[in-house]
Amino acid sequence: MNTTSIKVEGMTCGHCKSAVEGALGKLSGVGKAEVDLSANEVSVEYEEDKVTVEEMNEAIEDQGYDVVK
Ligand SMILES: [Cu+2]
Repeated sequence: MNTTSIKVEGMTCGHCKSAVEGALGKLSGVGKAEVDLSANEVSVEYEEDKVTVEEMNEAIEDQGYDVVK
């Protein structure tokens, strides 16, 4: 299991938090996703042979948030 932190702009409330966590959680290979609203960041545990950071970024952007790259 790998861990990474993804910087995300536009998350403001509990709805945003659950939208991002939910979208990541649907990807196979993602173990745990946790948004820190005050840090504008989501920390993710994932298996790198099953899912890429790029796929996780796309899942976040599909929810309408901007990933800071
Ligand atoms: Cu919100």
